[in-house]
Amino acid sequence: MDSDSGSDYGREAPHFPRDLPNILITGTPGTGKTTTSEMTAEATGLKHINVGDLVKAKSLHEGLDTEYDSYILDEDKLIDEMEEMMKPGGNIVDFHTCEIFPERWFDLVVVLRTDNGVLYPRLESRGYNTKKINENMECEIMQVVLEEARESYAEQIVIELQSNSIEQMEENVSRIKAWMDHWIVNNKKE
Ligand code: DAT
Repeated sequence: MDSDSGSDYGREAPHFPRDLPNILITGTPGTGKTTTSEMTAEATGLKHINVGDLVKAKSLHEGLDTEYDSYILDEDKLIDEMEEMMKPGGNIVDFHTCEIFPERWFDLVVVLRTDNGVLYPRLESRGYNTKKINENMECEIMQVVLEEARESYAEQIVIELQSNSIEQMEENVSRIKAWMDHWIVNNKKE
């Protein structure tokens, strides 16, 4: 993956200075990204950016893929739209794919994981068609998003968290908050 090609920022480039971190919460649909992001935003005061909603609201797409009932992203438009929001830090970005974003944007990448027997009914209750359910199940089983995250970001910033139960979700929110508090202390400007 090569999300930074053509930009001045490569894999080794230092992050631009920011007072608060940017966190990416990613994973297969249904693993709990939006719920976890909302709870984390509430616990930390960071801003939740639901990328799917942003894409729809600002028409950052090239139309609807009727087969999968999802929008075809216009990646360039999306990155341009988000760039200024990401600069000062303080964002929780919630999206089901992670390789499209510049590496320099994020200080932590959380990949949520859910067991098959738990994920299937979550997707069913969303009213997804069989094709979409099967595609997402396969994505989770093959840990596509986790592999993407590991290929796209430095190893030490990618964490995998289980998201099967409310207890795990609450624990995940606490862990992310503790990580953020630590980040702020470590990144204080003199
Ligand atoms: P995503 O944003 O990854 O698509 P979501 O936050 O919308 O997922 O969650 C999908 C549904 O599953 C929603 O009804 C909340 C529920 N859910 C998600 N994570 C959960 C967890 N860890 N424990 C219990 N329910 C969860």
